[in-house]
Amino acid sequence: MKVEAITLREIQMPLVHFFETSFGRIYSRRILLLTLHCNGVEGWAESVAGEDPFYSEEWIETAWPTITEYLAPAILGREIASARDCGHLFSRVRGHRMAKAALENALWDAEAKQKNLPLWKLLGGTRRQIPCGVSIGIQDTVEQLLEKIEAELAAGYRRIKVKVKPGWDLKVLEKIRSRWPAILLSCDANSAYRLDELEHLRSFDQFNLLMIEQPLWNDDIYCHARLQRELKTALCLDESIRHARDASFALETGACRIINIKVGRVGGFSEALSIHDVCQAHQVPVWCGGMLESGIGRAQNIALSTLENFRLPGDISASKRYWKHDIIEPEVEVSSDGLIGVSDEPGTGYRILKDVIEKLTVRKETLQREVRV
Ligand code: OSB
Ligand code: MG
Repeated sequence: MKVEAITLREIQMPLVHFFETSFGRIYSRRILLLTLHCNGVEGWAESVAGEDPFYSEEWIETAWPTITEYLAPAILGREIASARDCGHLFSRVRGHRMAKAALENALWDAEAKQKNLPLWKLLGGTRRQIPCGVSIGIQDTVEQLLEKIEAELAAGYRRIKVKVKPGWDLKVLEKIRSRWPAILLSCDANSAYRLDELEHLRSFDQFNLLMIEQPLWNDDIYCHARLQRELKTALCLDESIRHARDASFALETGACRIINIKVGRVGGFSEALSIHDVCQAHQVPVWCGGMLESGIGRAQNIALSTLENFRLPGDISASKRYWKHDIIEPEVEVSSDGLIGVSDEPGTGYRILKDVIEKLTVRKETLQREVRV
C-alpha cells in the first residue's frame, strides 16, 4: 500500500445524554477522524483522544499536531507492506499512542479493503457475535441511575458497569444490588481512590462485583498489586496498561485479574493483539473498553472483540445510546439478547456517511508528501 495522502478532521457531535466520570462531565464530543488515501482505497480511523487531558495526557490538541508534524510525514509517500509491521515507523515519537493508533488503524482498514477481507478476519478474530455491556456514568440522583440500569437490562445488555467516586459508591452499589442481586455488575473508578483508603475499598467486596476497574493512580501498577492482595474482588486495569510489557508486569505481579483493552490507549491494533496474547498465555480474560466513540471507532472495537480471549462483555453498545444520528450505516445495533453480529463484508462492514461527516466537520487538513527538488 502506498500512502498518497492523509486527511485529518475534527467533527463535533453532541451526546444524547451527558457522560460523567470521576474526572468530570461532558455533553458533547470533539472527535478526530483520519482518512488514508492509498491506491484508490480509503482507510478510516478515529482517534480516541478526548476533549481534555483528563483520562490520559493526550487530547485532541496534542493528537492533531503530533500527527501532522511527526507521524504522517513518517508514512506519507511510503510503500507499506502490512499494517501489522508499521510500528517502527512511529517509534521515534515517544508515547502519543492515541495519535499513533489513528494512523495504524486506518492502515489496517485500508489493508482489509485492499485484500477484500473483513477487518476482523485480518486481525485474526474468530467470534461471529460480540457480547455487549454498558458503561453508565454518574447521574444527578441514584433514582436516575436505577432507571437507566433498568432500561439497559430490558434492552438485553449482559453486564452493567457503573462509574464510581468517593461519595458515589457504596450507597449506590448497595441500592443496585438490593434491586438486582444476580446481574453481572462492575464498577470503574478512573483512579478516584488512594491506597490508604484500603478499608473503604475492602467494603466493595460485599457486592459480588465482577471487577473493580482502575481504582488507583492511572500510572500505577505496584499499588494495584498491593491492593489486589487485600481484596476478594478482581481488579481490572484500564489506564495503567499502555502496552504488552505493562500487561506482563501487571499479571506477573498480581496487580489485576482482568484487563481492559482500548485500542487507542495502547497505540493501535498491533499492540492490542500483543496484549490480548499476553493475557491469553496467563489465562486472564480481556474485554474491549470504549471511549464514547462515533460509529467509526465503535466498528473497529467490534472487529477487535472477535478475538478469542475477549471473553467478557465489552463496553460496546448501540450507536443510539450516544448519538441521535451516527456517522455510519447501518448504525451499531445490539440484539435483544445483548449481542452484536459481525459482518462478512470487506473492511469494518459499516458504510461511512461522508456527507454527514462533512456537515459535522469544523476543521480539516489534508497532507501530501512534500516534493523536494
Ligand atoms: O474508563 O472506560 C473508561 C469513557 C471515557 C473515558 C474513559 C472511560 C469511558 C467509559 C465509556 O467508560 C465506555 C463507552 O464508550 O461506552
Ligand atoms: Mg475505565
